[in-house]
Amino acid sequence: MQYALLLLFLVLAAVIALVFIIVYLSSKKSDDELKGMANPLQKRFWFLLILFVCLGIFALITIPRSPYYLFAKEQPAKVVHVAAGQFFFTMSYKAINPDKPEGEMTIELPANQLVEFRVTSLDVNHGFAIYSPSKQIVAQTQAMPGYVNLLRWKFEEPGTYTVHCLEYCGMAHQVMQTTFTVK
Ligand SMILES: [Cu+2]
Repeated sequence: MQYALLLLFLVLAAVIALVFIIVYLSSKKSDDELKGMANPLQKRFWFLLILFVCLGIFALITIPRSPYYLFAKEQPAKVVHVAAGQFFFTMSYKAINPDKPEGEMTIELPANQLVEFRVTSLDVNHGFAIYSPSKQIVAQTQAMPGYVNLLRWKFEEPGTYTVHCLEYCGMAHQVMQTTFTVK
């Protein structure tokens, strides 16, 4: 499905590019008017053509590798529900009741196995960014009210991971954090 959408997008993009090229070519002035100007216009045409071809190749290579396709066909070993709010993260192995958000005191996840986070927000937009024990960001998604965003990841490094909010959400945004352990 995602590949079909990607293909559709690329075909539409190619059609639009083709229309632009046809309009550009058909709007060229006659040779008489172009005396002395032919060279710069031709240069511009080739510049744009090469630019579009390069951008097309770049999109073809990078879009299928975007993280949205990561582990799409695998079954997660562990599912963690996340409810973000001003200014806290609640994490649980079970579904979280939005009226009474209660989570686990500690979350432990297996290393090198697929983990799925189901992330939502109870009030405004938040970020859900996971930092490794060496303080490097490893994965992130948005926590949005009314939506559940799936984030799948395999943690290789054991240790304590920290979650920070990456979306400015109010006065105490910077203190919004939680942790979990990977063993
Ligand atoms: Cu925030």
